[in-house]
Amino acid sequence: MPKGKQYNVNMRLVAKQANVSIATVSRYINNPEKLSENMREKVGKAMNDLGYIPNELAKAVLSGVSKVIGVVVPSVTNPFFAELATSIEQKARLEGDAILLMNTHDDAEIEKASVSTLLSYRVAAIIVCRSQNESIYENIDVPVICFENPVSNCQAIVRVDNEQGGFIAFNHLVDIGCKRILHIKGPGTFEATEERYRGFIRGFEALDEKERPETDIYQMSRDFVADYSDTELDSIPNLASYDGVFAFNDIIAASLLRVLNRRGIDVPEQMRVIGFDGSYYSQMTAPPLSTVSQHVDQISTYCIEAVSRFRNEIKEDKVSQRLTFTVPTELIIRDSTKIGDDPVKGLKYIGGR
Ligand code: XLF
Repeated sequence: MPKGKQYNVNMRLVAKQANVSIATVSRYINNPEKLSENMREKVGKAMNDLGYIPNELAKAVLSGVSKVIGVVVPSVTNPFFAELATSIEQKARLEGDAILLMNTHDDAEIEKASVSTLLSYRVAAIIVCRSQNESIYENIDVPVICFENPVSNCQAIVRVDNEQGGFIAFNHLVDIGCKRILHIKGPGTFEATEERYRGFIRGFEALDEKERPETDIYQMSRDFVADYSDTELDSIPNLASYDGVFAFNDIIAASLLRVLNRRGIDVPEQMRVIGFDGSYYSQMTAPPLSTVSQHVDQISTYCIEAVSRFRNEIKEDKVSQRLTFTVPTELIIRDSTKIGDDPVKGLKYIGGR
């Protein structure tokens, strides 16, 4: 009996070992319900004894039914996308699917090549997060589900209420008494962070002019990149003069904490910092980060729900209208914006602690 799984064990060997025809082995793989229990046991035992691994790719090509979902993210070095990919993988597994993960680094050409690779592996659907190359999805005949930037030919969009999240972040800084606020916004090509920025501005405009804190915006050139981000943050003009900062995501906020720590600026005493995402990483910083949570679990549930729905509709040739799923955000207050033990909404701290 061979040890472990064998890639060179084929259907013919299984048929020989079980003393059945190749057609019976094929039926066992594709339509086991058509075989008697006795026959299923025989073939199953032979496969086990030989360590047979079914060739899923060949199966997908022949049947047109793939059990692999392509997932395209900007980078798994960002804990938010690592968590999202993990959560999508867990939900896909419950449906009997596996994922094939691609990192684009927000590069349009890498995204194009990644999507070609996924199609060459005959994936059942593609979930694309923060696309930077809309046009490549136009003639694709598998369901495309977008998270954040929508692409023209997608079947479903899963979005977070980023605008509301930006509004919440601004108001939280005002509520805890910040008088000079900086928003470090994301690059202009990230739709989600443009929405966060709009929510932040809505909060600012909703205040009477005399109540408004002094407010500035700095736009980052890109998402987090080790070493590079610290340097860019360190170059923000008059950084030390702000008492409240809303960073467009947790990893940039964490990078900012490190820059401030190096300069000897105390958070939250001298500056309060809030991020966005609610990734596990936000709990690991010193001090732990206040953040606006995006609820990864809900996002991945919607993504997999959309995959199942459109996969079936495409099979039955009746694709319905594009769906939009919206996930609400939630403020999580931790030590990076806490002054005193229990900040109360509406209470203004004017210093003295
Ligand atoms: O694209 C946005 C910006 O960064 C995404 O949701 C994230 O917040 C992840 O960190």
